[in-house]
Amino acid sequence: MPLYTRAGYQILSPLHTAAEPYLETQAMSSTSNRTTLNITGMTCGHCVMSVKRALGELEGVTVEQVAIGSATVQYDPNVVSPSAIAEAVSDAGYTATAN
Ligand SMILES: [Cu+2]
Repeated sequence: MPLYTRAGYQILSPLHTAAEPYLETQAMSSTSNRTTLNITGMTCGHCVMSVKRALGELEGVTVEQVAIGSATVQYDPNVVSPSAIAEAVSDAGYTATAN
C-alpha cells in the first residue's frame, strides 16, 4: 500500500501542478454573463438566421437561443458588453435593446 500510494503520487503530481495554473487562467478569462436582447424587425426564420450569424461572429459571445423578437446569449464581460452585442444586431438590420 505505501508503495502504491507513493508511485501514484509521483505520477499524478507533475500533471496536477502543470494543469492547475492553466485551469485558473481559464476560469478567470471565461467569466460568463447571460443577457436577453429584445429585438424588433424580425419576421421570419431568415431573420433568426441573420441575428444568429451576427451574434456568432462576436468575440466573447456564445449564442444560446434566438427566436423572432429575442436573443439570449452568454458573454464574457471582459471581452464584450451588452450594448456592443445589441449594436451588432442593429448592424444586421434590426433594432435590439439589451436588458
Ligand atoms: Cu425574416
